[in-house]
Amino acid sequence: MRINDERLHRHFEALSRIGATDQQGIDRPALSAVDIQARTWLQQRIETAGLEYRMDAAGNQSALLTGRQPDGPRLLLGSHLDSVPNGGRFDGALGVLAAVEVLHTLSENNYAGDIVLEAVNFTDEEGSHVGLLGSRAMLGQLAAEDLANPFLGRRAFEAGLQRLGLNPDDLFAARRSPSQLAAYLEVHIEQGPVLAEAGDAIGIVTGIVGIRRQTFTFQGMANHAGTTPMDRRRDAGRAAATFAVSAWQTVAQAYRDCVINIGDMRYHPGSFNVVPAAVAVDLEMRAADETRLKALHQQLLAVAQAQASACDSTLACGPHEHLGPVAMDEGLQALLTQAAQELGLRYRKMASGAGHDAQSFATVCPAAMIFVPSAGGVSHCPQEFSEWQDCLNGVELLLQAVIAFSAHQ
Ligand code: HGY
Ligand code: MN
Ligand code: MN
Repeated sequence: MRINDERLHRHFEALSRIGATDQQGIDRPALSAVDIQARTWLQQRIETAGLEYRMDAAGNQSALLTGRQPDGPRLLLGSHLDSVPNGGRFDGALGVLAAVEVLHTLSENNYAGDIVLEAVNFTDEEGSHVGLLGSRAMLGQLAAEDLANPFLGRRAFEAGLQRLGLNPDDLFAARRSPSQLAAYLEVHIEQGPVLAEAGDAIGIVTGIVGIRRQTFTFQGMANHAGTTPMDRRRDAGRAAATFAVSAWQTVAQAYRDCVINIGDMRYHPGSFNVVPAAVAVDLEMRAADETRLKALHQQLLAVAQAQASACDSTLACGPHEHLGPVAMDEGLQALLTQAAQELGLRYRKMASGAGHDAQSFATVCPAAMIFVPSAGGVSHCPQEFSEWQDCLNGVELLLQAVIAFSAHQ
């Protein structure tokens, strides 16, 4: 049994037009009008395939394929249709299309396994509002405080949910009983250079990094930019800038096993001629080892505090988002390894430096991921690209893995 290459490609091209940017990227932030357009497209795609369509209280969209046992345990396949600002066409979209295509192919071949198959588009994987919102809601990993300070503010979050007819108080109702979940599998582009540089076709993911995010706000005092002597300024901009440099040095010198990113700095009031009164710095830290990640976080808090004091400013820390590192299931890794060998695909085991919905599943049920090469190793930008044959290999491997999994239940 093979997937329908031409159909999958046609759907990939159609989806890539929704939220397309001038530079051939994708701008499809979760819960935006364009995300709703992509969701409507997906619903049609699912219904046209003759699969059952559902959406839960967290906006997760599903296609269902039942075999012999309508109440049997479920194997979930999925990823996300939302994107980062001006991101790429493959991130998330490939995994959702792969999942639906696998169900469509199995349905055309009169699937009669004991496992119920479900293909899912998870809400807000990228964390435009709340990181991994949909998968965490589904797995009961969301607390009320996670929803209190969405990244773009509570009003934007509620307005986004309303576009889908959803209410923030109902998100918790998306929770599934873990006993229903047999396993989770996801296809995704690697988003880094490892596979492409090694000439390998497939990555079998061993684990996913831990991710911490926090906004540090340096607070100084607004003043006249022309008349205030340099040594009398309480310049929050200087505190933020020196913090950024020191943070990079800290990682380079003592935390080579970690990465950080300062993805945004917002100046207030933000004017040529006003000494910045406050600067909000969005800091992200990642590492495979939780102890190291925690140590880095504490170290950077101390660095921020020191730079604030040195610039006669103060530091206020926002609530932090924290996703722990997880390991992928060994049994599923073995199953993927065997399926890759049978398809004659050169594979390697590798860790993921990117976050994925599989992360939410890993602590609840067996979860595993298939990576395909990213040309040039770039992602989260319009240049993100994977050769179609490489994408196809990943989807074929997913199909074979699903067949093998359902045969062994
Ligand atoms: O931020 C990430 O790692 C992602 O691509 N969701
Ligand atoms: Mn991404
Ligand atoms: Mn992704």
